[in-house]
Amino acid sequence: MSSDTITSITFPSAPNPTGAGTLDPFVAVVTPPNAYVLPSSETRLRMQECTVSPHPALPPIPAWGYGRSGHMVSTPGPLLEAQASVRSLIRWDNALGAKELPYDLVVMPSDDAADPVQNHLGSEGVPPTAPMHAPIGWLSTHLHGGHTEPESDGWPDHMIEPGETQRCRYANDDDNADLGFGKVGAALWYHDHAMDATRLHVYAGLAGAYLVRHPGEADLGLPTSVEEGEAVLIIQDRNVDVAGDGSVRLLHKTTTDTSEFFGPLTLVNGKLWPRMTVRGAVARLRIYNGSNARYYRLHVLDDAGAVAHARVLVIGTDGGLLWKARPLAGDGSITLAPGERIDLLVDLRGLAGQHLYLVNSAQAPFSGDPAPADPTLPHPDERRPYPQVMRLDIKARRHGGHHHDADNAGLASVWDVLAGGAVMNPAFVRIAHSAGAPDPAVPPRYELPHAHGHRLVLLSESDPPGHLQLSELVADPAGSVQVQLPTDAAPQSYSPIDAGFYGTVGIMPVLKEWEVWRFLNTTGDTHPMHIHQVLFQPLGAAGTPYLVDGRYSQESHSTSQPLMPDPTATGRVFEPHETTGWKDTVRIDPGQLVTFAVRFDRVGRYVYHCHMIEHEDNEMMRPFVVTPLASAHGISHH
Ligand SMILES: [Cu+2]
Repeated sequence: MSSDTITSITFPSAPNPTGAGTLDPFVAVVTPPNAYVLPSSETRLRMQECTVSPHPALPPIPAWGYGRSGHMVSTPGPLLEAQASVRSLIRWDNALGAKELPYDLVVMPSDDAADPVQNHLGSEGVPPTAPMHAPIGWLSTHLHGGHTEPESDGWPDHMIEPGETQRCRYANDDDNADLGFGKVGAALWYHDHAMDATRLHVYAGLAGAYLVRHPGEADLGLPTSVEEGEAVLIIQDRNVDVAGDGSVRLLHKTTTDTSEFFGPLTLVNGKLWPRMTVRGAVARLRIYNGSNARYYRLHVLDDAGAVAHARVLVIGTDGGLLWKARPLAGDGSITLAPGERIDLLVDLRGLAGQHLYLVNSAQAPFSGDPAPADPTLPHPDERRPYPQVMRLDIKARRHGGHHHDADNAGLASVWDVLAGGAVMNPAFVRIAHSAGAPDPAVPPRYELPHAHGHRLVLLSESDPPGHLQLSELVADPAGSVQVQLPTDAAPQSYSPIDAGFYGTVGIMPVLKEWEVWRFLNTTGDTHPMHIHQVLFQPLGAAGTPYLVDGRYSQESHSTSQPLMPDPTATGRVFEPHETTGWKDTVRIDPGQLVTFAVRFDRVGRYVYHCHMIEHEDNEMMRPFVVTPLASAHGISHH
């Protein structure tokens, strides 16, 4: 019935490493995972060896995944659905057969700026490297974005080996509910968080989506099931290697000067550059960046190659629905750092027989540079040899349709209602230093109480680059680090706390007291900072640009000149979903100071870290301890 239209947009194929033809885009078919609604009784999930089949032209590839009792093990794991404020109990069984990765690692000795070796499939004859200091097969599962008690949060050191079990209770409730901060339909995900091995275990496949369902979603008329047109899509980049017998394995390929993994192949729910059939009036795309280190700056294009953003509404992010839907107007693409989630509503009306394409224009490594003029062109120099992510095949409504095909003509009005400015999360408040005058164009503001603690954390890199660090700074007149905060008239002196994951605990927030955390990035890359336990917001409209180049030495923990605001540069303006929604991961661009308002309402030991997982495994992770009373060992409040 639906003959494909002639398309003027084309995307490159990859060579098939098995030698049999090419890996063509939009051949593999992706289906969104069907939900498993968590019961009140304990759910048992085993973590085990499995295979993934990214493309019909490739044999099955060994991986690690999750399986419920009596069900297949898959990667990504099953979509778990919890009801808002109903506790769920999960028993994570480490059922691995061996403490052995299902793939090899290679560290390539050289690179080429025009076509970096990470663009190429395979190990290119370089022998594998043993993973250093990584407890392979020792697992600790974390529910990312969860308002979780500390004993269930997946502390990196609390690892279990094959045959052992980690029992977790997940509250599925709202953090800071005593202040009335409600969330509607949070998009969480579960993944391994083992100390020093997270990058390797997540890369093996240990990740899956977890939605907290709130009745407010269905009340708005939003799709809340596969049948209604909701699709959970986890984007991950991968490389593969082929053995002499034709078998194909994943490959974690880095270089001596780029420790982050950037793979040339983009998988969505384990399928390479897939296509997905959508029907009806709208599609709800709940997109996860599940990659180790790659950012995605997503554009939606039509068959003519033109941006189709007038058809896209941004409706949610990490912590669920935004205050109101926002258009993805003009060339306004949307950027997802590793760990971040976005919820898009796409208007499909009148598109039967046509396609929409998701395309990635983000440079790797990412440092906040703008999109290229044509996002469909490959950019090998930016480690983006294949810009395509996936294709939506829009089909006419079909009566008595297959259960995988959404048929939601009954939801035809939801896009118009939300585009018209309906409030999606009436409990949303914008945290601000001052309440300001009421303004119907912006969410109600919550005035940050005057008494709040301050933290200042430097993101730094050694010279030559390689060792990354979070350095918590404390005011010290004799300190070696000079920083002028935007609110200060002159530079102040600070000393860094004994850093590293096992150094002195430097951040001890008091239960239910507000804190302002400032992250100052002295490195050349963007880092997505993730804080466990609660959701938060960046303060203000933008980051503050700083003079940092050559001024800070990680080796001597000192500044040669003060780190101070740069009056000639501009700060990264936060995207609407970052200021009208709840976040658990926010990216800090190079040379930017970004301020978060956070308030912890559970006592105990947690972590905060960069969510580029190679960085998290390389000291960009620190503990913090929430205490019932101000501790004598903590850093003083001021
Ligand atoms: Cu980082």
